[in-house]
Amino acid sequence: MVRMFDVTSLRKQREVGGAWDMIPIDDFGKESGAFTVVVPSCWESVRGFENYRGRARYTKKLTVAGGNVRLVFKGVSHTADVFWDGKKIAHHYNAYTPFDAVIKNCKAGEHILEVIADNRYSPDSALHVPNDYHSYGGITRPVLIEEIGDAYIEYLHITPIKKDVWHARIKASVLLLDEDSRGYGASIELCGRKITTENLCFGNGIAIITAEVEMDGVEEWSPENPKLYTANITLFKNGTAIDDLNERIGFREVAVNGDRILLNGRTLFIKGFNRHEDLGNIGCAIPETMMNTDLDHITYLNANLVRTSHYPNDERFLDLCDERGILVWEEAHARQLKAEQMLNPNFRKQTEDCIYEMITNHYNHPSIILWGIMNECDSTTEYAKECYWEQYSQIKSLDSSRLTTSATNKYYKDLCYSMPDVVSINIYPRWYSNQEPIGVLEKIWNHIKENGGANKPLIISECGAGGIAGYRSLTRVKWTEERQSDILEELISKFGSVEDLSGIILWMFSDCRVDEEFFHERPKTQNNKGVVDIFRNTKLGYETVRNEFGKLDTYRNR
Ligand code: ADA
Repeated sequence: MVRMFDVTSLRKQREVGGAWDMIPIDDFGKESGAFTVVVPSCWESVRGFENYRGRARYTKKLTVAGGNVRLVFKGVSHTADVFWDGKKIAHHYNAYTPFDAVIKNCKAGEHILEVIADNRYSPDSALHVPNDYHSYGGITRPVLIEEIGDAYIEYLHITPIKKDVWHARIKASVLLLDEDSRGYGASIELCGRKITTENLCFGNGIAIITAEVEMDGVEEWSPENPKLYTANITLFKNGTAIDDLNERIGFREVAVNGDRILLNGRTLFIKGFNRHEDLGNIGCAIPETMMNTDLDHITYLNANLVRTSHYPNDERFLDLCDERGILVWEEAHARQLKAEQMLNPNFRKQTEDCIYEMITNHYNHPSIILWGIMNECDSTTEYAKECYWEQYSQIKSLDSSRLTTSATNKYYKDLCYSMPDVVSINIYPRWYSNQEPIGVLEKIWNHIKENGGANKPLIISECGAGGIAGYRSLTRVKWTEERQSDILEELISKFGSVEDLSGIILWMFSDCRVDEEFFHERPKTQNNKGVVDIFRNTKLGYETVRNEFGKLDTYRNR
């Protein structure tokens, strides 16, 4: 399954799943030994490749009816080179955002699709670097093949706007694959309203449709009532429907008012978890059944938000958050990049591409209320300020309807507090230091208020403690589950009592695999701060968090 709802009824679209041949490629380019693997998957889940960092060629034979063919890759980790009948048709960097390739006028019959996936670290890779999470390898998210006509719908974006009543601001993009641009029209339907556009006007092969429609009478989307509506766009050529696309949207508004985050006009208090896409020995290629189970846990824990630390997530997970009313802080890919890493010549373009692909593909999810960037990256120099400003500006140019933020740990040296809508800090009192939590928060917050962050909402975007699953001891020393539970209880009860705080996001939901460069501070070469282990077995802190989050409301009267 590629989405949690039918995205089309007209377009000939199917998933390219099942068995593929995988041939590892050594550092000299020598290919040897073919393995049968199922896609999507990480090669780390293939026997013998549990710790493989390198390249592999995936091959699949496909039969098409003839005409224009579009391949959509939801995620290849972390760099992909795609070939069709031996001819290179696409290159993409970043495991966490989708990309596509169009082959025009394909002959009917059998063709060979090949994907070389590469998860090596190298100077070419500015974002996938040795880190406190694992950059898996392979075709880790679903692949689609589509047989399309001489034009197709690229996207349909709908922005809910609250005026006297709800309005839907519509923007759609249609791409032309042929010289003849005559006779194209489109209709867009949403909640019984229908807009029709005749004689689309193409420029450089792209036609943009914009409209705004009053939507009086629709139900709001909220955590309590995650009401979703389906919008459809249909493309016509000379009056005949040739393509269509469904999107699901929710009417909700997120805004800031002084130091408050407002969701549908109510002051929001975030109780959340940071979640890496990592599960047991299937790594980041989590099936939708287990994505849903993670959300069962998160709901049981009385949380109301997931931060997709530290990269864009699988669309199916976001679909489930939309359906279940779980809020999302989605994050562009970056974690703890130092100044010199941000000077990598690929850094700004790879980040720009990631932000564009994240927002263009995830635009309609009502659960997403925050776009995050640059987790704990350098924010202490003039160059860093340029990078942050560039990214915030790009986000606002693509989507002015959501809030921006960035989780910092640079505290007194951070020069970027004036830029985001919401200020977020990662602090670990009682774990990396034995300092008292409120004292730590107040000292940093006072500095933020005097340095660009005054009268802005503040979120504690990370706090928590480690607990090695199964390590139980009355000593309650660090790494015991007991100590982790004690610290989580103190953090949530104390931070939760701070009236003008806008939220607490615990680090972290589940343990995750990390790179061996971090082994010296990561027992089992895992980050052990989850309230469940990597297989979702619960730790003592699990019930503690449920109880403490359960005492905090999602909305506050302030
Ligand atoms: C940082 C970082 C996380 C994780 C965490 C930890 O805040 O943002 O990715 O590494 O520290 O576990 O120490």
